[in-house]
Amino acid sequence: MILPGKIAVLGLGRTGRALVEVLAQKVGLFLSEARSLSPEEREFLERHGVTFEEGGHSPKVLEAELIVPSPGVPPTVPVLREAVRRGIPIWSEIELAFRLAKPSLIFAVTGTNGKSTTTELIGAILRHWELEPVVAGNIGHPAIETINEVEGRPWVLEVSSFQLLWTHEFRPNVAVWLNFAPDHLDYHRSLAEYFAAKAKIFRRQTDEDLAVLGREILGFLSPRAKTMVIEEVKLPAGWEKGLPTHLVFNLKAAWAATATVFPGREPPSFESLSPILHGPHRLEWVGQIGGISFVNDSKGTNAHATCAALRAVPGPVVLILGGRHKRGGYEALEIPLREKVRACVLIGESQEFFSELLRTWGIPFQLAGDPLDALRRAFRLAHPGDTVLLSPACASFDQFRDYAHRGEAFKEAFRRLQKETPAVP
Ligand code: UMA
Repeated sequence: MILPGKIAVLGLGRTGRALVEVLAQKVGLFLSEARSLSPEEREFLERHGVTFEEGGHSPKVLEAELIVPSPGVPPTVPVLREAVRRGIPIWSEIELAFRLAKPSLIFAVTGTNGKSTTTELIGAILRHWELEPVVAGNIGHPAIETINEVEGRPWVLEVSSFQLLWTHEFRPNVAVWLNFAPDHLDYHRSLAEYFAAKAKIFRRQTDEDLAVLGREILGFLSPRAKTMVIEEVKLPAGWEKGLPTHLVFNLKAAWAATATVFPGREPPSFESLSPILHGPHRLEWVGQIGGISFVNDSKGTNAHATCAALRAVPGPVVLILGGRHKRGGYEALEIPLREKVRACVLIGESQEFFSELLRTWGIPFQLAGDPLDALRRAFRLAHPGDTVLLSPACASFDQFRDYAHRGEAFKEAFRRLQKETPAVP
């Protein structure tokens, strides 16, 4: 593929940095960042010969022949609206990576919840078959970083709605869409826009490809590709092992995606997949103090995920909730909260938002500052036998770098709480 001579990249996070590394030698690159840059970031850009601006996206961006926004840049920023109006092409980093790479096969996984687990499972199954997959994407490893190493190998990509929104030709051989629930309404202008962005995962597929989807998605669209409904998949013997339903669902999706393309192969043992199902920050058991269990579900960044976490842990629960909220979908929490939650501890910038909701629903709550303060309050509110659950139903970016940073901060606070709490004889 011949790259345009002038490309503008918006945002210098993980995606922006990876784009600079790949593109700087090949094209005239302009980087535009909304915040101020650190001395290290300026030095990085200068070293790569990239011209840049900071503190906002100016019309200079519109001088490019192609704009590549980082996933976190919403489509509503004025410079992107103007680019659309002028017909300047806008591609996500996934679209660009797709056009540059030559993998043997592409697996793409999207959904509101369970994307990372399913992506990892697909990777693990293909690895077991010695197919040497490369796993990348929203999982934390930009796809563009892997375009060289993936040549001739299967590419397993976790793709978010932010990344799918600006795709055009992107065509995975196997597309998995797990589930759909309101999320990211702070970014997408409506639920319909969020749905339409995700639906792009199937748009370029033909009847030579495979679409694996949850039954609820099938109610809304019918892909051109061969279709498999996740709920109908039969798992290899020994794989269910009393797992909660959402993990069985992820296993089914991963098995459908892989075993259909490579039929007749021996499945890996359940034990070899189990560490993925019990990975950090997703219903991770942290420990016990005074008969109270502490569970870290920092990966629960929307109401749907928090509902699943509440179903999975034993009650009563003291729930640590809040962060940067998504403006929608929270009505789904009302019944699980009323049924299982003794009290909530509210963290982050959404305290006022959740205070109002919880008052309406009659659920007691307290406001907390840092993670240790939140855990101390939760501990005092809980009774022996209860579970203190961090499943915030919100993004972490108001207080933390990402959900993993939030989860680690809470685990560190747990260790401090453990030290300061006298052992019960
Ligand atoms: N920025 C701008 N202008 C804006 C908004 C942001 O310049 O209008 C700048 C920020 O100041 C920052 C940079 O853009 O410097 C951040 O870009 P980004 O938010 O796209 O973050 P990256 O570090 O590039 O990480 C992104 C994904 N982030 C988001 O989608 C918000 C990561 O997913 C992904 O792992 C990574 O690319 C590699 O593909 C994270 C995520 O939370 C884990 N994803 C959401 C989710 O899973 O629910 C979708």
